[in-house]
Amino acid sequence: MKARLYGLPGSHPTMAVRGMLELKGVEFRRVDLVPFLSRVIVRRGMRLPQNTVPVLAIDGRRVQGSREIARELDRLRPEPPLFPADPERRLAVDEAERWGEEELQHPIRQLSLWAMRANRAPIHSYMGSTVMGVPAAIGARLAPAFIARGVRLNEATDEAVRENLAALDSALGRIDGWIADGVLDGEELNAADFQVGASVRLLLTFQDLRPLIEGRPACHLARRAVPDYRGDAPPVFPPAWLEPLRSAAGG
Ligand SMILES: N[C@@H](CCC(=O)N[C@@H](CS)C(=O)NCC(=O)O)C(=O)O
Repeated sequence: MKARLYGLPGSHPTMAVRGMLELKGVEFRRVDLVPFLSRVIVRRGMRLPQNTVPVLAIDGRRVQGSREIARELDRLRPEPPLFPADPERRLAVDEAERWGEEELQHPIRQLSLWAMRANRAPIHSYMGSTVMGVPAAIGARLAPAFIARGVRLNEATDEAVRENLAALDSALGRIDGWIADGVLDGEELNAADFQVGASVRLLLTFQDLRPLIEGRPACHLARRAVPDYRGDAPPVFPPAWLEPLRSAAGG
């Protein structure tokens, strides 16, 4: 079985799907689209209902959305499963996955878009060698215009980002709790591990967030679910915005 994974540079749900494909041992090729052009390609070119990635082309069809893809992968290749068979455990994994997609993913998207607009220097580190055939060096030069639009579309305002940073300790606490309860980071990785882990893994690419997350169970999960995540951003967030996370981390 061969697949093609359409994503965007730095996209955390794309990395979640990449982890699932690797777990399943499905051979795939990743294709990163150009931001915003991706909307037209996905919506008009591929005739999909949303304008977002990830999109997985597999078994003659295209599946859009990280949660839909997880279910389709389990259908096409049941072993190893991404969802537990036990109904109670399944409910818990479904809820952690839902929360990861609906509540965690977007604030982290806002943080990273805001950060890339504040300092464009690390943009190239989030890219592969090419983006839709365009060399990364050229892509990185064009990226700020796309990022500025992404900031607007995703409402990655100072206020939102400050609030997201203030809420981060509680979000990480929730993940740590699920890990303690055996819902996440168990013996076998599940769909929620990839969903949540990829978001935390993106946070770990930020030098000013990394030391405040390192050592937490959520950090262990992120590194396990997504061992390598392209990108490394120097400190960018105003220290006052990091204070809630810093004091929760005991520093
Ligand atoms: N929550 C959905 C959507 C993901 C999503 O919003 N993806 C972003 C990249 S991380 C995207 O495609 N953005 C393109 C755009 O808004 O133009 C999922 O998990 O599949």
